[in-house]
Amino acid sequence: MLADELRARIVEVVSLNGGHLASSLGAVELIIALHYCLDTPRDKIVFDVGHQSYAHKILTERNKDFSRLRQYQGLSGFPSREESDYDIFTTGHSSNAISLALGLACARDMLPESERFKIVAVIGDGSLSGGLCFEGLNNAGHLKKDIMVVLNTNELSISPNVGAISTYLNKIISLPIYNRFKDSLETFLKSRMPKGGRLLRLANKFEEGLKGLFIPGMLFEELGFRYFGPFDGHSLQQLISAMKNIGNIRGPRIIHIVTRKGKGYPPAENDPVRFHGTGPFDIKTGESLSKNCPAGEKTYTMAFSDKLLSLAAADAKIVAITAAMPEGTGLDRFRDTYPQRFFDVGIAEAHAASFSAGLARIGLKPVVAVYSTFLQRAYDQLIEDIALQNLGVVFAIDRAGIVGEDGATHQGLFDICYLRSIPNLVVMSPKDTRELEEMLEFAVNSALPVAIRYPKDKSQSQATTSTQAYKIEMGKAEVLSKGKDFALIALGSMVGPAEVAMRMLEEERLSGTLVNARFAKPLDEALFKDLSLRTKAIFTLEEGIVKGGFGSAVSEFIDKPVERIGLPCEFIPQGKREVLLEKYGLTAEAIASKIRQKLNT
Ligand SMILES: Cc1ncc(C[n+]2csc(CCOP(=O)(O)OP(=O)(O)O)c2C)c(N)n1
Repeated sequence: MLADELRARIVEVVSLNGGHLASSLGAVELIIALHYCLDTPRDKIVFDVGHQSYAHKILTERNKDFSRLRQYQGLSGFPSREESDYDIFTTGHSSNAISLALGLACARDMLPESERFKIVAVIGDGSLSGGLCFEGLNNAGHLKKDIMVVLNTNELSISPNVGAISTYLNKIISLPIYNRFKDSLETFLKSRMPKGGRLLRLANKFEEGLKGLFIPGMLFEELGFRYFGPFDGHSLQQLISAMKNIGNIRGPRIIHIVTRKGKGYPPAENDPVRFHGTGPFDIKTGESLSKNCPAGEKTYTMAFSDKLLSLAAADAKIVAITAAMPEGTGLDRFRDTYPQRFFDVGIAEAHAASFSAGLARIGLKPVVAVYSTFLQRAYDQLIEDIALQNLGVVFAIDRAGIVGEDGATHQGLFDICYLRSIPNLVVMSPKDTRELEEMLEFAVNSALPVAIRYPKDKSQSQATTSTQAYKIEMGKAEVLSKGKDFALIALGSMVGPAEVAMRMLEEERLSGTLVNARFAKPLDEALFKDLSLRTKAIFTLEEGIVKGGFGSAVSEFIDKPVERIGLPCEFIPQGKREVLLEKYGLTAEAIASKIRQKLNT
């Protein structure tokens, strides 16, 4: 009954607010069993990613607020320390739960016996494709600390899980015959064989041989974990008895459970990929209620997806790489059209970068499509394996800027700062979808490491740039209008609001030059220097953290003070993109008002 109630509540709220439905429905019994067997918040549950934790939220004093899930100032869609003592960490990026849990365990074991607690890490089979998991497993198996890892397998990451580990887990699940065979062999050996006999020794050897081949979880056993499972993750009885029994054993343990994504809500069971992360939908039919792009308009993701396909049709060297996000990045169509030239590497951004370096080194043109927030995982590989070797890998950085309801863990606000200091790397940002297409073409043909950042949005710019003017030249900005009082240099997504702000100011007889920067690196230094000599004030505008960002780059070579407009160096909370842009002063009105104020002082 409780599971049914939880599911109904989750479906009701997610149908209105959107959210991670399929994963959360799949984890309902698991979460009930965990709370039944543990004494939280004294005992700790570390959810990997945390997108599956809705039932945990409802059961831990947050049912009342659950209707404000993912809304501005409402409950987070992920575990959040600010929100509750039951959430030991704020999470959102995958594959770190075992490391976090092991750190907790080492610290706990330094406490007096009476203060010690249990620690459970909950991780999905998708997240297990991330290398960080194996760093955690490696260290945990060595330290032999008391932690329990619940491995929740459902054969899906966001889309079908890929990779050798995934195949291995599927093999475990699909081997009931071998499991039964092994069990009967054991019973037979124990009951029938005379103790100490030659035959028994032989039979034991035979079983050892069998183990290497068939015993489920051998990989984990060899890494120093005790492995238990697979269990039916929707049977409370199985889960509770397993957790109780295994909970009393010491050392690192893995409980392997099998669940169904979307369990209990047929539309999500039937289409778990769409319901992994969904917008609002009609509960009865499951049909999406999100407004699609108006006819004739495209999101940046759609424009990227289309253009890459057309470039790939003409150039067989173009290959595409995703770290488990084919749908989100728009690479799903490339996957379906060119399966041999498409690589889903699992939730493994660091590997995706190094892997692409290998592809580029032998002359291919890899395009890595990745969300800004997840590219953070690949920073070292981007520097060492790509930029240092000056290899032609293109990073199509989607969700750059404010992403909205996923909140602080997912905002794409740091990429300008962390990319602009990397030698050899070119960093661009288009003012509209057409410009994204031009930039992508420029990038794949440049043989240089290039990053192109674009937002979760459709084009806002209305500038009527001629076909000729769309032509991208290395390090060259585009002047959109000319005036004498001030210059506003806007990057990418901010060109649209900048245009509107300029029109407002023009009506007040403040005339300025508007520049579409196009490049955050290299900058159009000659143009910007000239503007600084010819105008009274220079403003920069970017959808990113202003400290160390695009405006900072401009200010580094201009003698005048540069008024930098962008986001403060804070973790930006969840909320609709429009709401947050307004809150942080990145609307046309707010931009105009900042410029007006400055010019009037
Ligand atoms: C570093 C990182 N890359 C990508 C993502 C996006 N992401 C969120 S959940 C998810 C799939 C997780 O699959 P799994 O762990 O199997 O959980 P399930 O949803 O299947 O229960 C992905 C790729 C992320 N959260 N973190």
